Amino acid sequence: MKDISAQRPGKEAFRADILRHLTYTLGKDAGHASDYDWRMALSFAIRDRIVGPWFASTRRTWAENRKRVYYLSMEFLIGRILEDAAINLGLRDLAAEVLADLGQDFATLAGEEPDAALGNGGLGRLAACYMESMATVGCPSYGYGIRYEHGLFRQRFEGGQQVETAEDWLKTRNPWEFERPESAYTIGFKGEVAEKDGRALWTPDETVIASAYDTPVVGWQGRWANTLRLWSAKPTQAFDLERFNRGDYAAAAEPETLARTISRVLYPEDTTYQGKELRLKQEFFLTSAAIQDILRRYLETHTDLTALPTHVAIQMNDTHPALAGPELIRLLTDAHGIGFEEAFDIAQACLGYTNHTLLPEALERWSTWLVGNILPRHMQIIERIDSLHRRRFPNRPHYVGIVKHHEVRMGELAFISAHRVNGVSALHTELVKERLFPELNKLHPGRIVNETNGVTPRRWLRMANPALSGLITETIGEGWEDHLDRLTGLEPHVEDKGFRDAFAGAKRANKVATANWIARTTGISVSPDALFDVQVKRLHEYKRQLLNILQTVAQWHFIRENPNLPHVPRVKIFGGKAAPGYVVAKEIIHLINDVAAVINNDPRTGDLLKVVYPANYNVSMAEHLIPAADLSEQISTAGKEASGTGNMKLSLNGALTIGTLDGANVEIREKVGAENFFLFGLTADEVEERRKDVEHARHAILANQPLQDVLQMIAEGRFSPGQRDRYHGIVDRMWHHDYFLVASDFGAYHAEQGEVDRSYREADDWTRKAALNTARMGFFSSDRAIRGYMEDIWGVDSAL
Ligand code: OX2
Repeated sequence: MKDISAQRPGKEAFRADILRHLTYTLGKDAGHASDYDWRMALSFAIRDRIVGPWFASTRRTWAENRKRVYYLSMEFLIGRILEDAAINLGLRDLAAEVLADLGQDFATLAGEEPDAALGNGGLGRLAACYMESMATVGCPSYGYGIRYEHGLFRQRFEGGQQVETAEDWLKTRNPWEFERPESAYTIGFKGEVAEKDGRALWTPDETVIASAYDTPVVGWQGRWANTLRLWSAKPTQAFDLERFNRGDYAAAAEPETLARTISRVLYPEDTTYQGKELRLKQEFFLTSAAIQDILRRYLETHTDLTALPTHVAIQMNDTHPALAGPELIRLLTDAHGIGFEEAFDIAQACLGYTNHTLLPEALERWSTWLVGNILPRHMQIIERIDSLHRRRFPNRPHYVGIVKHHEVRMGELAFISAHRVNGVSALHTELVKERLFPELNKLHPGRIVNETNGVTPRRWLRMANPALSGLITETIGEGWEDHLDRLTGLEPHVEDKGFRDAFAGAKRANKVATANWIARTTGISVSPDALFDVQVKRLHEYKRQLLNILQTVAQWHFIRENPNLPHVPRVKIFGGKAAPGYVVAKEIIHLINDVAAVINNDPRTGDLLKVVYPANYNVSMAEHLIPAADLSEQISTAGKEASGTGNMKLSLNGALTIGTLDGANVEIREKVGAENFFLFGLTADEVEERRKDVEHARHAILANQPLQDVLQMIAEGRFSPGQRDRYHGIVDRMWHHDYFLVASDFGAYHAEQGEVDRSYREADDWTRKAALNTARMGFFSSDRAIRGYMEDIWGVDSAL
């Protein structure tokens, strides 16, 4: 391991770098430079320092003929880059010092960087954590994605309702990317398939160019750097000057507009499948560009395509890039003359598939008509894969193929095309075997493996929580950032009152900062002495923000009815966006905001209960809120949340979890200890059982008076005085449908929240539990997860 302090620039050199960029890259005189100019100059000065490790890593990979990992994902939810890169390079403090001398403030400049929001939620953020970890552990790799012009929409609240506006992160210059006009591929759609010399010949009707933009991703201490290659769509046809000269400006620009559409917007759906033609085109656009690029790179130094799996591992992040199999087979057969079965075996040996959800509405299925129309050659290949697989496994009465009822099932396609399929938590992986792919699992025992998710400790602890990070380093020394298991070294100190006080002090400082931030952004004043109770994630019925807000109302009612009891003050913090077309989720947002308006203005409850919902939750907001949380809400209906990763970030930062036995909660509870976790609710098996009672909701409501009272208040319009029937839909669904078993879990949840209050009163003991959470979360580093993928799926060694 090289010591990076040796490569770190001196103060003078770094200052000169910044000023040089200000002058020559930005063309600005220091006296007239804006914050924007300074941020750019700083970003370029930092980027310069990434280039060295980046070149060195790339050269080594070529020289040593190393196997590379290709991570294909429709989403990379990166967030801001500046501070993260500065920290990984060990330049954060130096940069702050140099800027201060120049009259600038590092935090202010870093805070102005727009979030790269090229993802919706957990799936996209996981891809970003994995990119950073692959660089940290020295796994030679490329991320492949789409350079969306508009990332995830911005959220505003109007009268408590979500309003979406377009996000435009590329409005100002993106200093982190390098345009690669020479790396461009033609992507075809539609057209005809003919036969020529015994090979299929596909002549597409429509074509666009996929053009590459590279962003280097540097790992901890700059020991290794990889590339995130994002594709932008450009027109193949040249600009139509003749039409333009005739005055037909719109028509002249048409090809350009059409092509650009493909990389224009990120689909704002999280765990919901969007059956739109454009979405299928986007998926193929990413996949085809990636596969063409992979083969081009391989053939620069190899000739034998049958050895591809020795040098190439391709990971499909969910089914979105599942056309990777058919596309690779197409190129191997139609362009390189390899036989179909051999091509299939090569592709399969390269490919891995990560499943992120069991929700039926999220499992992609495309009509065979649509696939046949947009990708006629791929449709043929998919059918051949299906019949080859069927032939290899004859006499299966329950055989589930890829093509069924005139639909292409992308889950089955990905499963059959891959040599490994993985779930993202221990429980989820078992459910993938038993519930999602039982038949395929029998045919391919051992193909399904588990890789429990992880999060990068550099961003989610070191950068987001300097107060706690400082205490950790003071207590156990340096080096925990890339050896997160070392956090167990904190355990003996947890028994030391001085350490606990320091731990509580760090949390308190974070809460004070967050209270100020809340006051600035929402106008609501909250006390840092209150318990900060945080639920931040996408809005989805299965995640049960509804359960949380109903219980909040119950607690409010209880305080009003019992004003003389000693209540524990709480701040309920919500954050998250609903997919624009998800009507029920938007109703829940409206309800949370309506409830907040009433509670926050109730003098009878005052500081004892506040509800805050800052708009536009994103990676940067998560970095604010997570270090300040006391309680982490992980309350999904058991069996529905594949893993969760916010649960990991919160517990790592010393929040206690209130949660169900779902996703990675199960493993978190095992690691941190049952006594340091607030468990409630039905298990995945009990959920299935409970649903057999068709009247489960009514029975559960009738058995719980507080819940009845809450539903009554909402139905009467207590929180929507201007429109008393506003929430009749929600109340009605609670009584008669309640698919996600909010009513059945309400009693246990309400009771467990009482336990939370009792524990929080024992302040010192609470701190002990919080510190034990931090100390025992080392397993959930994304470095551990990536090492698991390298060993179990990719067969790649670390280059470090
Ligand atoms: C999410 C899952 O919902 C979440 O449980 C998981 O932690 C995350 O992926 C990363 O594995 N879209 N988003 C997800 O799944 C899908 C599909």
